[in-house]
Amino acid sequence: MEKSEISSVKKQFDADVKKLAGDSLSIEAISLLRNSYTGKDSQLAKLFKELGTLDSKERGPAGKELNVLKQHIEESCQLLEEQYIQHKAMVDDEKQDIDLTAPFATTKESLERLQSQGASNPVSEEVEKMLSIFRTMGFHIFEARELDTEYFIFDSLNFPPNHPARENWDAFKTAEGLVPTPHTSNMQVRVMRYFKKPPVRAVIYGRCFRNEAVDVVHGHTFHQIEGLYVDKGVSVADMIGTIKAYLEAFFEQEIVWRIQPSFFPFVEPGIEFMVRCIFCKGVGCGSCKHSGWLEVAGAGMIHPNVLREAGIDPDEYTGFAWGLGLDRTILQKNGIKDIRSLFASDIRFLRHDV
Ligand code: FA5
Repeated sequence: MEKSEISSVKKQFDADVKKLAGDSLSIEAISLLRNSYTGKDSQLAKLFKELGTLDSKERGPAGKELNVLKQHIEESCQLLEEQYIQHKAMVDDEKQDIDLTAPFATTKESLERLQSQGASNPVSEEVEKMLSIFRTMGFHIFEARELDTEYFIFDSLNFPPNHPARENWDAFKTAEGLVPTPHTSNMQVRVMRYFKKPPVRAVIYGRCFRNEAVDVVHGHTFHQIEGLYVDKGVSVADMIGTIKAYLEAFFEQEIVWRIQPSFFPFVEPGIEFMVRCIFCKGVGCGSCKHSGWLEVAGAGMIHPNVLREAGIDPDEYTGFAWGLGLDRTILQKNGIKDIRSLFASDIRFLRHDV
């Protein structure tokens, strides 16, 4: 493999990126570009295959260069996506003819209406407490991105293209091909890359959206707290201990919890944390859909492919991740029986009248 072959792929890629900038930029075009440079039939894939035919002296440096090029392509595509989203938001703002600088009405009626607003939503009240528990454990806090690309939501998390597991997330899609994120795991690879190298201790809070059959414990919009801990020698025991310590601190009372095996493509092994329903104490009632238990978090040891995608060597480091459903734990802690009350905008609920 000639060095010039690698630099000519880079040159061609950079030229294609330049061509895309401006009006021809779209999510589909970026996705096509990414596929044509990193997909199975790409020149890059061919060069990676050729690595095996090189002698051992040449293989190391050539492999390094190819990885640098792969990262360059990935980062440039990500940057293009961010540019596109910003550009689109600006254009949409310009199209609106609402005067955002208009002053508040100050009539007597409007002031009365303002004063009669309710209390803050339990989610806003509890989120601060939740984040501060993780802060005292030494985690850095980040906010999740709500509208994202399939790459961060699925591909970067070890979901093969068109794999049926994607359907478990019931994701929506916008006309531009973006996805209102169905889980905060879309931040995993991004945040690990942000730290550059372990230790990574991060907690990410955000809203999630799913095309869900809504019921007492399922909202179409809900919140998750994602957690990541990567370092040398991190174990399953660390994972269980951390989540258990959090749940005990959050509930401020003894809770009965259990774990059971589960499958998520981005962890191995995967588990689910269940909390015994505080309303029926495990007997079964309407609030726990008669199972006696509520699933409050998915978790597991981060899959080596995900660590690799984030530029972390899985032979050197291990880590765990979790995705905790905030709303369900808030229901249980505050004795609220139906998740829909959190988002119904019923002023009587916010005033604690119902
Ligand atoms: C996930 O979303 C994974 N991303 C979690 C994860 C992260 C696993 C990191 C491993 C490592 P799941 O779909 O089970 O998994 O959702 C996680 C939690 O979010 C659930 O336990 C539940 O508490 C909450 N949740 C899921 N769907 C809803 C919904 N429609 N309404 C309210 N809460 C929900």
